[in-house]
Amino acid sequence: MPQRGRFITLEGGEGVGKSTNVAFVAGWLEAQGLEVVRTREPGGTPLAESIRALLLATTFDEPLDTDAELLLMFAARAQHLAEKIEPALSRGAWVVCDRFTDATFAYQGGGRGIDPARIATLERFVQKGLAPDLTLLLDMPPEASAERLAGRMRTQNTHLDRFEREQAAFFSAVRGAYLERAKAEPERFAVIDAARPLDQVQQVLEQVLSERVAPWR
Ligand code: Z5A
Repeated sequence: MPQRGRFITLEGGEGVGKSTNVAFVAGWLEAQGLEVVRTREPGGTPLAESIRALLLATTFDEPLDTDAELLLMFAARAQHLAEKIEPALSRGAWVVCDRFTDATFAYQGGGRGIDPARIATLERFVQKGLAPDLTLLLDMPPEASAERLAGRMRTQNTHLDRFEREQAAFFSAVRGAYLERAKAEPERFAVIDAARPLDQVQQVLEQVLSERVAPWR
């Protein structure tokens, strides 16, 4: 049987550079000769991407109930785990995922105010003990990342999704919840200052990967 792969997640607020750095991390691991599966949440499979579209939509006339939002996040996650993440890890591939359950604790817990104990119950039910081996938390003040996103919106003509329409207090609560989780689990998390220029962020990522990945090979 092949050695089980490792599960690496990138987390952080909106526009901190997760997608950009998922590509960097995956490329770095591939250069070490590893098979890498890149993916994201909510989403990652056709069905889970359909749930993502529901979660981000701004076109419904009714507000999305916070418990419904939480359950949709975990429904998408259950599908993603069954169809993509578990099969990849079992065949020995490494999975690099743009957001995972820490985002649920940050957004639905910190942002929406859902009791973390209720989220933890769903986490156990859906993940059956599975957790990331390493979480790279890209941290920066939400005001600064909002400026980055405004720049992207101007150049790429994108619109704000349902989460991006939230107010500043929501994003500070999200950041606070992420930092609390990182403090509680320092062996799993690496907190990276994402406000620096991209080449400096990637130098730090490379250093963290070199230190953390070597003992697993
Ligand atoms: N959500 C949730 O509520 N609960 C959950 O359990 C999960 C998710 C899993 C969609 O996620 C929403 O789902 C999310 C939380 C919620 N909503 N929000 N907000 P998403 O991951 O798609 O959302 P996002 O954070 O808005 O993604 P994003 O806008 O694509 O941001 P990003 O991936 O972190 O950033 P990026 O695209 O890599 O970079 C943004 C721009 O900055 C881009 O132009 C880059 O070239 C530039 N960039 C990147 N790094 C730098 C540096 N260092 N300097 C300068 N410029 C940079």
